[in-house]
Amino acid sequence: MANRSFNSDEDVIPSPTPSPPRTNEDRKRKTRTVLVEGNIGCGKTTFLKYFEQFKQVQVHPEPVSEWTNYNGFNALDQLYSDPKRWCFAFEAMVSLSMLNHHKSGADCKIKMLERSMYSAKYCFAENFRQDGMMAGVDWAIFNEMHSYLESKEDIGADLIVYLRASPEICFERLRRRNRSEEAGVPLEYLRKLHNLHDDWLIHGKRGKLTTPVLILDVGKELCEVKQDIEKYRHEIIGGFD
Ligand code: TTP
Ligand code: MG
Repeated sequence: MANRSFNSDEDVIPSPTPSPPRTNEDRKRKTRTVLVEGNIGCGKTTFLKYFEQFKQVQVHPEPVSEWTNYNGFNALDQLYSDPKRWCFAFEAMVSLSMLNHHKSGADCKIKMLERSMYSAKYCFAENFRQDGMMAGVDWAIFNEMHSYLESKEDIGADLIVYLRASPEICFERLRRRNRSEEAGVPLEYLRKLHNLHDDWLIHGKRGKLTTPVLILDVGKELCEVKQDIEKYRHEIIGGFD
């Protein structure tokens, strides 16, 4: 265990540990792994749906329904009702379900995951840390658990597709889709998450990125977004179409 001491919730560690560089496991991986990232409501699930038509591609949408019914417990609802109480448990649960995603589908040519362990850590948990919701020993345990899993498991990827839209547009889409648990999510929360995605995937603030990142502007009209997806399809699935 790391040799740190914690006196109070104010005693926070400044930033998440960056992920280790690409390993031999990354180089040996036979399945092309694509991570689809972007703010809440930007359109990740819709993007994945488009790729379902290709039989070489196995898509893994995020299991939000498990988070809203974790053995009968609506963890997402609890998180939004009382983030300080629930963010540690929620982010631990998300990270474990992401780990399952990373490990599944080894028998296919391409697998595409909605989100990853990385965004749980670099965007959501980091935001809770910055807001003082996950502090002291909670943050340290979360960070240490992540670092341990990252070092033991092959969670690397060949490409990250960053679906980027303004927080205002994501907010509008969130309102329209009307997930009951998200009814009180303020625009400010999406602004913070937007900046954290940018920090990680554009500004390299979470360590040097060793996975290529394709940034798609998904703030446009749907038909234009579809055209862009068609345009980059070959690059995204690595010529397996
Ligand atoms: P997203 O992971 O952004 O998924 P989405 O389906 O809302 O996105 P899209 O419309 O682009 O398909 O968020 C799902 C919900 O879970 C959302 O309310 C935010 C929450 N969440 C966390 O609180 N912490 C996390 O680590 C993750 C991954 C999600
Ligand atoms: Mg989704």
